[in-house]
This record gives sequence, structure tokens and C-alpha cells, in this order.
Amino acid sequence: MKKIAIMGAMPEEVAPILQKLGEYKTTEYAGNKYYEATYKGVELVVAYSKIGKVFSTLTATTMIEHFSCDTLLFSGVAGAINPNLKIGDLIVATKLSQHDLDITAFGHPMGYVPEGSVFVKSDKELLALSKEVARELEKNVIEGIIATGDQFIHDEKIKENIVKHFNADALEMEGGSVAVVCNALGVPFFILRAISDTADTDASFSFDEFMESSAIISAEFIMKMVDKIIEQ
Ligand code: OS5
Repeated sequence: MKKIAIMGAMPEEVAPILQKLGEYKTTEYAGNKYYEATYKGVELVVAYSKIGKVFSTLTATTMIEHFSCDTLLFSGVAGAINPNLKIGDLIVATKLSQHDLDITAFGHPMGYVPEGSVFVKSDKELLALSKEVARELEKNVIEGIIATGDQFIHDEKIKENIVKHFNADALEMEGGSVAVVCNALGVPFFILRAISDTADTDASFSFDEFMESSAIISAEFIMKMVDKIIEQ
């Protein structure tokens, strides 16, 4: 039977998903709670990791290695870089990078370490399914590059620098590390984010105002992705 991991970083990012499941079993493991449920004949494991690359690495690894998930979907919010992305809009990552990974002192490009790569590509089949879901929901979903780092960005200059190095459309704090884990362990992954702010000086206020509503928009799309994966 398929076992799908659904991850967020913050409680608000997974709450709308848990609400849709109704009944679930809760297991505590390595400082996080994992919620297991059967949904339309497939097994789901839902968890929020806590914020940032380290916690999200731990949770993604746990979902795959301990809970034996074979597909990973991430649902959450992001700061927009691409001016076409407005509050509440959805972005699907085609590839992800770590914008704060810097050994340029040794002549390497930003985001690169030896035996790694600047970008990790998302699963093509899940991207194709998301296009079908977007069509069916009549939702405009942008596909683009997501840059991840251990910083809440609220500064135009930092945004410009991230565009210069990664040509990113949106930024957040977990997707790039989840992508590295899934790629290394051979698990197809899909990172979806709804915009909560534009990573400028007002970002924290915008985030506080819109994070919950944007998290719901992302979670609704993710559950349609689950339906689509089941339909296949
Ligand atoms: O998970 C973090 C990354 N998320 C995406 C995001 C983002 N990332 C970088 N820059 C931006 N401009 C971004 N916009 C959206 C969102 C999240 C950001 S960190 C938010 C922290 C907010 C907070 N701090 N304390 N609490 C909430 C309350 C609290 C207290 C105890 C336990 C849990 C929460």
C-alpha cells in the first residue's frame, strides 16, 4: 500500500490537513509528533517539523526511514520574490536551492558543496499531476524556483542577492533541505507553498496577517494532490 508523507514546518501548516482526516493516531518520535491515518485506502503520515533546515531534515528523514513513506508532499507558506506572485497565490517548486550555503571562498558557486549540486529537481510525475489538479480546480499555479535558508527574509537587498545567484521566484526555510533528503533517499517529492508575504520590510506583519489563510490554500491543493495520486 502507498504511504504518503505530508509535511509542514509550523502547526498552522498541517492543521487544515489534520482537520480533513478526522481520526488519526499520534506517535511522538525524536521531539516531534507524527499523525498516521488511512485516507481513501492509502496510508498518510502528517507532521510539522518546526522551523528551518535542520528540523525539516530530521522530519523528512524520519518520515522516510522510520515511517517508511514512499512519497513526500510539503505544504506551507512562502515569501514571494517574483512580482507576479501575490498573497495567497500558489507556487510549485520545479527545483530548490539553499541560498545560505556559502563556500565561495574556495571558488565554488553559492549554494554548492562538493558532491552536491546547486539545485535539486522536483519529481516530474508529481509536477505533471499538479498541472492536472490546477486545471481541475481552475487555479493559477506558478511553477518556479524556490530558495531555502535559515533566515526569515525581510529585506529587498537580500532578495535581490538571492535572485542574482539562484533566479528564485520564492523563498522559505525548509524546502531545499527536504529536497536534499528525498533526492538522496530516492523518494519522489513535491513542494507547494502559498504566498504569505513579499519578504520586504513589512514581511513579518504580512506573515502574521496571512500565514493562516495561505496555509489553508496550500493544504487544500495538497489534499487534491493526494486524491490525484490515489486516482492514478
Ligand atoms: O517556517 C518558516 C518559513 N516559512 C516560510 C516563509 C518565509 N521564509 C523566509 N522568509 C520569508 N519572508 C518567509 N515567508 C514565509 C514561514 C516560517 C517563518 S518563521 C515564523 C516564526 C513565527 C513565530 N514565532 N513564534 N511564533 C511564531 C509563535 C510560536 C511560539 C511557540 C511555538 C511555536 C510558535
